[in-house]
Amino acid sequence: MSESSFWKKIISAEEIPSTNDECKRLAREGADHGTVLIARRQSAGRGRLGREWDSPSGGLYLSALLRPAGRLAPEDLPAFPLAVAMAVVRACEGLGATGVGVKWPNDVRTARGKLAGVLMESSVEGGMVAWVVVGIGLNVSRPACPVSGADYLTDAEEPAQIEQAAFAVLDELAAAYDKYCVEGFGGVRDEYEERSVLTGHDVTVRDGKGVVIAAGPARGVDEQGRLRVLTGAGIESIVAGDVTLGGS
Ligand code: BT5
Repeated sequence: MSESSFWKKIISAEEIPSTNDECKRLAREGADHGTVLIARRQSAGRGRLGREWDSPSGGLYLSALLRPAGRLAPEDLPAFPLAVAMAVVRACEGLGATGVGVKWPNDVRTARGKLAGVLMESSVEGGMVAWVVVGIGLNVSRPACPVSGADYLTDAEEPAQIEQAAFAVLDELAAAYDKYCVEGFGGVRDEYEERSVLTGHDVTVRDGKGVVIAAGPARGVDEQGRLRVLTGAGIESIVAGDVTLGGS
């Protein structure tokens, strides 16, 4: 598959505050399915739960607009970012990276640190998914001042690498979306489990305020993409939270 058969319009800019915010604005104005925004830098890049995404030049900051038009129901949305994270893992491998895994829900990591993150935002109107904005931040070349806890695809700085990374990510994202629309999370679950850095480890899960909501051995993810943790009260299925390795 080529990204050009799926992605209808790719808009590139030097700097955008947040490609997700801009893509959501375009979505509300009626932009087409398959519209993509790419910035060389972001001045207000966002992570989940109001966190920041450091976005110096040398990284890929991309948001893609999808209009599922009945192919995805609202209940299909929570696990979709996990499938997107797997698509980013595959893209990184296609670019030569090794030892790339996923940390629930949607971090892409190596043993050295976090390579990429996914921020999905959506709008449900009249019980239907009107649009989905998939935001991906991928650390491509190591900047002079690396982000704490981050890893990078390469130490050398070559502008062509960002373009290659963008095409690799868009190809994998298009394939992952088409597959997800047909097979749901079940189609990617085994692969996700194989790549999960949590498998076989004790984990602590906290909510957005830092309160521990579950602790114990990770027991994989279920069909809805929820993290299963074996606690004293039995298996807890976690919908959202931040996970650290080790006990609380
Ligand atoms: C994410 O959030 O990992 C989702 C990041 C999505 C960023 C993309 S860039 C294009 C699009 N436009 C946007 O405005 N956003 C999306 P979360 O799981 O909440 O992780 C955020 C945490 O990752 C921060 O609190 C930092 O600890 C860490 N972090 C921030 N910048 C980083 C970077 N460049 N590399 C690695 N880790 C980073």
